[in-house]
Amino acid sequence: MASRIRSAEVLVTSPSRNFVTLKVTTDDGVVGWGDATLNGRELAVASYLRDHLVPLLVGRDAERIEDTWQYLYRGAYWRRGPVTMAAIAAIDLALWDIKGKTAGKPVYQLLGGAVRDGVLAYTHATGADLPELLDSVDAQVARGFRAVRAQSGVPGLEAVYGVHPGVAAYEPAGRGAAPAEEVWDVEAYLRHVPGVLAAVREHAGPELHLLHDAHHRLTPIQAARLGKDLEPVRLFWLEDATAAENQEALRLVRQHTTTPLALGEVFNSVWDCKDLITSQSLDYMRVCVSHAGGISHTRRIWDLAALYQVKAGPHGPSDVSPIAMAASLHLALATPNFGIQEHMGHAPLVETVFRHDYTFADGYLHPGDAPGLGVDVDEVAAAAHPYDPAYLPVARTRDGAVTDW
Ligand code: EZ4
Ligand code: CO
Repeated sequence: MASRIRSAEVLVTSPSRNFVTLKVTTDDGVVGWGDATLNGRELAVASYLRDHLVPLLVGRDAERIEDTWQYLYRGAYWRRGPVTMAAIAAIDLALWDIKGKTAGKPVYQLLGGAVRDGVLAYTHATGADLPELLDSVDAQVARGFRAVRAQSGVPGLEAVYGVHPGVAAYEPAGRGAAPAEEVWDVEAYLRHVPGVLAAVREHAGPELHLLHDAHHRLTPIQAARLGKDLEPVRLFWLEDATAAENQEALRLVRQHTTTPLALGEVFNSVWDCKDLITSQSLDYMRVCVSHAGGISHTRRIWDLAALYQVKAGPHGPSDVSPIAMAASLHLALATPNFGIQEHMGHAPLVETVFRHDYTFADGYLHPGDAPGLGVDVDEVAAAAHPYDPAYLPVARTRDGAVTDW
C-alpha cells in the first residue's frame, strides 16, 4: 500500500543561528525531516515551501521520491537557483528519511550500502595571528582531526573571513537587521597568507591534511599566483580561489598551479558544476545536499564527477543543519568518488534542537545505523528559539566599493 503525505510543516528556529526545517508526515504517522536553510535568506525558502510546495505535497505518494523531485523541478518552469533548490532539497531529504524509516534501514543502505568504513572530515582552525592559529590547529588535531582548514587574520584588517572576532566562536552570519560591513584588502592578504600557511605546515608536519579557503576573493591571476606560491605547502586543497560564475576563470588558475582546487559551495545544480567537471578544472566539487536539490540530485553530480576523476568535498559549515549533515554523510558513505566532508560543527544549543545519530572519531564521521537519516528534531526546543534576523557580512575595498565577501 502506498503511503501518502498527510502534512508538511515549515519550522524556522534560531538556536544561536537560523535554520529552516521541513517536517513531512505520512498517513501512517511516519515523520521525515529536511533542511532548507539558506544563510541570510531563510524566510525566502520558508515562503517558497509554505506558500508553493507544501500544498502540492499533501496526498502524494511518499515513496515516489524521484517523481516528486521531477514534478517540483520541471513543474516550476522556473528552474534552479538557491531558493528553489534548497526548498526541493528539504522535501527530498524528508522523503529519503521516511523511506529509510519505513524500510527500517539507514539511508546509506538504500543508496547501495557503504563503500568505506568512515567519512574523512576536516574542521576549521582559526587565529587572529600565527601563534593563535598554531594553537587552534593543535587543538583540532588533539580532537582527532586528520584534516584541518587554516584561516588567519591579516595585519591591518579588522575582520577576515573564517577568523573569529575576539573571544566568540567564528560564525559567518552576524545578528541584526542589516549585514555588517568589513574592509577587504586583497594585496595585504596575498602578502601575508603564504608565509602563514608555510609556518602551519612546518609546525604540523607532513602528514596533516591542510586546507585553505580564499572565499571567492581573488581574480583569476591572483588565484593562480597564490596556488603557485602555496605549492611547497602541499595543501589538500585551495578552496574558492576565485569566483566561478564565469567558469573559464578556473581554467586559467588550473593552467598555472598543481595546488589541488576545490569550489562549488554556492552552486545548486548539476548545470552549475558541469563545465568545471568536464574540463577537469578542479579536483573537488563542493556542493552540499541541502543547497543542490537533495540526495537525489547531488548523487547525480557525484556520478558525473567520477567520470572525470573529480571527488566530492561537500560543504559543511554551521549553517548546514544536522539534518543535511546527516544526509551528506549517508551519501558520502555510499559514494565511491567521495573525498572529504567539511565539518565545522554546531554550537551546543543547536544540538539540543537537532539530536543526531552521526558520530566523529579518529578523523572520521559516521552517519550511524538508525533507520532513515538519524536526526530527530525537538519541536518544543525549536519553538523556544524563534527566528532572529542575521546576515552574512558585506565587504568593501579600501576605496569603499563593494567587493566579494
Ligand atoms: O562562508 O557557509 O567553506 N565554508 C564556507 C562557509 C560559508 C558560509 C556561508 O553561509 O565558505 O563558511
Ligand atoms: Co568555503
